Amino acid sequence: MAPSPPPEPSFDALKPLKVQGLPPAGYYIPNFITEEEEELLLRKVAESPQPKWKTVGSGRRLQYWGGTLTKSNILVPEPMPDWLSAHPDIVARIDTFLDVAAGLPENSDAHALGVNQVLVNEYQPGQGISPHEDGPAFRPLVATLSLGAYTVLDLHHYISPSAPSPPMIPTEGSVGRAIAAVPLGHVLLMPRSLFILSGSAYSAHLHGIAERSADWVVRDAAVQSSTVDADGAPPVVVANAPLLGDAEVQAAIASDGGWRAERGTRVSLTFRHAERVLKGGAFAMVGGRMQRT
Ligand SMILES: O=C(O)CCC(=O)C(=O)O
Repeated sequence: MAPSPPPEPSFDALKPLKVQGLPPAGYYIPNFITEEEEELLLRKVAESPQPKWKTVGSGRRLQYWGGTLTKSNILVPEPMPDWLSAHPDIVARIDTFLDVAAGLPENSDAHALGVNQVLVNEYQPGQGISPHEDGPAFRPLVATLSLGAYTVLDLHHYISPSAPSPPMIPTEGSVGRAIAAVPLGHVLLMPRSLFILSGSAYSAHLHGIAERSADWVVRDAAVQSSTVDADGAPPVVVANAPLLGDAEVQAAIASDGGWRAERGTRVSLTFRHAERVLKGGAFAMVGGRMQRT
């Protein structure tokens, strides 16, 4: 029987990387991978066969690696490709990083995360993802690697629809609960960074990316919230400014004018663990037919 993971690892070792001012807990690790690894991962994503791509929403494209979920949220596993599991060994690196941070004994069979699925999202400037939860099918701990370009991730919370004139985002699909239009916080995700979302930030809040092609990041909320720059970007304060590991961007954010940037094509890799996995091993095409391996 598979060993059960610790219920809610606490990442004491990551305290210095904890994003302050967000619900617990988000952690930001700048430059988790090298520029060469970023280039390789971008190339492998781009070279993936056409049927791997799905297009959703406003044209955002995505890929699943490691398998997809059935309607009843069971992962039908598939082997991870070499470029995620071996060269570079990015899946193992993320698992080891989180195991060490969670204080798990070395060589333990249990993993804090135990990546078994990787979701790739590709955003063109102007594309985003509406506020959503990844849901209970997954362990409440995900790690997202950003490639190619930065973005600003927003954290949202639910509100009571009976609150007086609440500014709300109309809910889509299954959630059916009112979402506050004004995000609780923002996180600037730079290329090659790893952002870890866990605990109640994962399970009781929503995350999303506004559909913008430019951003304006300012140092504090004193900048009029009604102000909008020439590109239509409202000024935002990002909770992880001290953790960015990029002196130039940090200096620009701290300056009177703030940091303005235009979005490029961004690819994100979200590493997660589906709790329920179809038994019997992975599937593969053998002689034109799907078989368990
Ligand atoms: O691209 C990102 O950083 C977030 C992706 C995401 O939230 C998702 O696919 O569920």
